[in-house]
Amino acid sequence: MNKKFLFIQPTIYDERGEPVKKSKLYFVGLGMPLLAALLPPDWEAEICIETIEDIPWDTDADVVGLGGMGHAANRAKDIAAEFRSRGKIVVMGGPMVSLVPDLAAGYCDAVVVGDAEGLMAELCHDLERGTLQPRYAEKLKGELNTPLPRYDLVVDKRIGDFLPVQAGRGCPHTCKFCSIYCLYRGHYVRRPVLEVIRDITAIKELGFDKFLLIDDNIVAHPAYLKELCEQIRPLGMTWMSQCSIRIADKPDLLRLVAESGCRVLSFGLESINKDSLLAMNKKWCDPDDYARVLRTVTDAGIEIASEMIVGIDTDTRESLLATIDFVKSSDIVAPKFYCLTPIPGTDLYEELKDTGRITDPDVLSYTPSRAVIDTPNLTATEVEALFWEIYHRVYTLPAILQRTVLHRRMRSRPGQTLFFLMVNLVYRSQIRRRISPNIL
Ligand code: B12
Ligand code: SF4
Repeated sequence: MNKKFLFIQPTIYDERGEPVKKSKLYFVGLGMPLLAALLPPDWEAEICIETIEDIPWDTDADVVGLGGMGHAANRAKDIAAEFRSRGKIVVMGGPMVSLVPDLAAGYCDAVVVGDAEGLMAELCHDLERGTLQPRYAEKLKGELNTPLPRYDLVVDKRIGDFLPVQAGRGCPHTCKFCSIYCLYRGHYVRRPVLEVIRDITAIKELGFDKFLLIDDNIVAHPAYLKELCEQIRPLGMTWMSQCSIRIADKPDLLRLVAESGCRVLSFGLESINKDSLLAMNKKWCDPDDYARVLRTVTDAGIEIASEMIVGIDTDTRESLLATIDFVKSSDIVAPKFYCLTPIPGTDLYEELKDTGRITDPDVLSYTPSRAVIDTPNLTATEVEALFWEIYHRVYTLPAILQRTVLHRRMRSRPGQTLFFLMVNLVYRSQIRRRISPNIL
């Protein structure tokens, strides 16, 4: 056996069952470059990002490592079958597989559950000896240390003008639908600040002046974020990330985040219906306060992308349609919506699995635009129709112009506003083709 891994980040299937292909992938994930860096020194690595590249089916690597986010695991499953028929050893990992390891085990030779940092050396050792185990799993404890990701393996691909960096994993909150809560159970694991700065400096040396801080909630540990931003500021980079809206209650920290170069934050607002937030165990979000919170963040010079859910038990047609007015009158520049789906392992799934309300048990096929839960007020079909209605009405041309070039942000940040005009137009075109918006 040769000591070479081909790591593949699979794409997703579109509504016709065709793999989605793009000429460029703006947001590149960290998983594959990091896994390549975790290999023992005498192992080689090749990375394929399927969204923008053809799969090298004739690879000389003997081992194929497949990642998978959400329904991309469905694609990973098919790629695994093809490589196994060609005699390759297939290892699967990533967030979705980690939530359904028993299911994934049927499609590959080994499943890596959760974080791979403490497992790759053992996995490679077992591969070399021919003693591969069907499952590898280890819980991250305490601080997280990771080597410099193999950015060199992705920089020459057709990617955006920023690279991914990670400071921490997990989140202290316990939202009922969330895969991150399910994987980390309310824990937030941090990397040493200097190690994160090492990665950002390396990115800068590669000629990039932007990065995507891919953490799940950067404000999970405010003192840590403060220290991190103080170290990022002198580097003169710009960056974007995601976190809880509670950052707006910490004006000093918010200012520091902006001064360190943060230009966009994405917030999981989920709903403007208090009962729905309560039902999702997100009672620390107060929709009555959303307008103020969002204004505070944009006033600090940071643009807001948002994520909201359609199809919570307490949602009604009226409460969902009211969301359209809320979004249009808010400071959100890139609003996104998702049908609520029950991901195995989440509390939501546990609550629903025996009720007969899940209309499709094929968990690998759940996409953001497919409603699979009948709610007390709306059937899954009605939820799906509302999902598209909201998207169509939030992404009319007048609404797009209103939140971009006609908005006050155009005066202070014209370049960034034009970028978001482009993003909105891409989303609009995707919505018209019934593709759930995403810059893939
Ligand atoms: C950046 C990102 C993206 C980018 C880049 C995706 C890409 N193709 O690379 C974009 C915006 C395009 C994207 C798209 C999607 N994403 Co995304 N994304 C992320 C984000 C923010 C960071 C990913 C990352 O780099 N993580 C850091 C790395 C180091 O962690 P990791 O990938 O988990 O890898 C570790 C382990 O899982 C393991 N591992 C991972 N893969 C493998 C493979 C092998 C062989 C082995 C051994 C180990 C292993 O080792 C790594 C080191 O420990 C995560 C949130 C998160 N916390 O991860 C969401 C996240 C992964 N995405 C998610 C989803 C649902 C999607 C979409 C399906 C959404 C959609 N619109 O349809 C698509 C799928 C696109 C695709 N082709 O895969 C969900 C997945 C939930 C789930 N149950 O699986 C997450 C967790 C967000 C969330 N909070 O729900 N995403
Ligand atoms: S705040 Fe966000 S990342 Fe944290 S548990 Fe809730 S949904 Fe998940």
